[in-house]
Amino acid sequence: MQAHWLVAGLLAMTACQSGVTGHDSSIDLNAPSGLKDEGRMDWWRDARFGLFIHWGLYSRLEGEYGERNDHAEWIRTTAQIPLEEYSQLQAGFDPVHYDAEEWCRVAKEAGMKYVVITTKHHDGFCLWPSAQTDFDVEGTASRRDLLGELARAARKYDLKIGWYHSIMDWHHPDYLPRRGWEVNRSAEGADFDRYVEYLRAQVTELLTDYGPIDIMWFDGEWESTWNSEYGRDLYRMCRKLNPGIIINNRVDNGRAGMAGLDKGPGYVGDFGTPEQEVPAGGLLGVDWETCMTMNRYWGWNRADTEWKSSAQLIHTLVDVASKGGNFLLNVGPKPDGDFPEQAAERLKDIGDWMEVFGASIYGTEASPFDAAFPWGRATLQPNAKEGAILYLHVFDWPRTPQLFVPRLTESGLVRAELMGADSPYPIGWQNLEDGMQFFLPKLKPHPDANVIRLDFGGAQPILLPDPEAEAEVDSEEVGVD
Ligand code: FHN
Repeated sequence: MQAHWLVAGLLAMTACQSGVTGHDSSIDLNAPSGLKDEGRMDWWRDARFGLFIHWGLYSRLEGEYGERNDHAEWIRTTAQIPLEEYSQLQAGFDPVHYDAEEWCRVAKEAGMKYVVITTKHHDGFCLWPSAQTDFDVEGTASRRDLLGELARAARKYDLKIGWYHSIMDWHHPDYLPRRGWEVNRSAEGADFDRYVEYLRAQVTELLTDYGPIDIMWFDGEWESTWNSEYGRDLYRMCRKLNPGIIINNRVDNGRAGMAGLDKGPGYVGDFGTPEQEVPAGGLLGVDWETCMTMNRYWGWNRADTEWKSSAQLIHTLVDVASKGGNFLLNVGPKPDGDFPEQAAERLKDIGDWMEVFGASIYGTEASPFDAAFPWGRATLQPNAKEGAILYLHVFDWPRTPQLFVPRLTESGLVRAELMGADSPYPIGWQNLEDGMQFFLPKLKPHPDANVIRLDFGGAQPILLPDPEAEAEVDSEEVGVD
């Protein structure tokens, strides 16, 4: 347990030095406003929960090509579709059901505070009218500025707006490397620096033409042609264009794989990006966001039946918040612009839960306990107007009416209540030698996850020493002799 926190502490130190929180003093931002980070990340840290959207030409193929139906947003590569053939998808892209306000209403009612959409995925197709290329919405049946509609709708629903943008580009002639199977697509004359100028010109459009953008979510930074110098320059450019913007760590190439945090100091980016996974424990002083699909794929695949349950998604949201992170939950819309029914159902379920229990997620910090409980998690609101509030999230309702919380003491505790749709339900407690016991009703208010709200008045919760940590220290001391 202690070792786990030690690692987390080292990681956190690295991450802070590395600029994962964007504080790297070696970066001369010379942003016009001279804006430092104080306050820039506050809304994002409070938000905790956002919507990820993966949508583009690939959605038209619905995951199918030839005999296989296990493709998605990578289909141009996983099915080895020649560029000329893939580009034929552009003209027929006509999302007749696309309603950005409906998307934002659904996200808002799910309890989400921001939305991040793929402006350009690896296939290179642009969901906005770009002056830099013809491989954009201008060449589609509807010619709609899909991003412009979403930006307006997001602001109407008081959602922050983020642009996902892929550095890797399988369409642009100057992007290198080519895909290994593209043996007939010569790289002759390709100039990666010229591609970087194209990339910067498009990011400039995205940060200039749609009002203040809140997040840049870069991706596809892992190939050998992208380097930290490009990354730093791109970070600076985004901050100059939009001083308050928050930029993920995939702008640089410091990310340590799907674990998502920086592999060492000296990389830029304001938050780490674990993907399809949640860090083992809280990461002190590090801003991070787990991005995750509801099913198997990011982009729409009509054969994909591997949907996580609403309960699983609620538990993941709580787990992420209990470790001080944000949760970016993905929807892969259909080619006509409809959300998959299964996704809409889950967002509704999560929203119903957040309507009652959202205070235990928004604006909270990581659990003060070193690890998860067998029955659930905890989050802490240290600065509630009435003092510190500790939230206990109970996934597994106890068969007996007692719930044991190790190491917690009743010091400062003024009220304990079960959150619920009706008025809060006061509950009793007993202080024990090694923790506290709370007395719960037999019936649980919510089928998937319930929350005990502990009000510590003006105080912070006091925990007993961690016996496992003490045992480890003792054993190390014994080992020293
Ligand atoms: O290759 C992409 C993938 O298609 C998807 O966009 C995810 C979401 O973060 N990012 C990359 C894989 O790490």
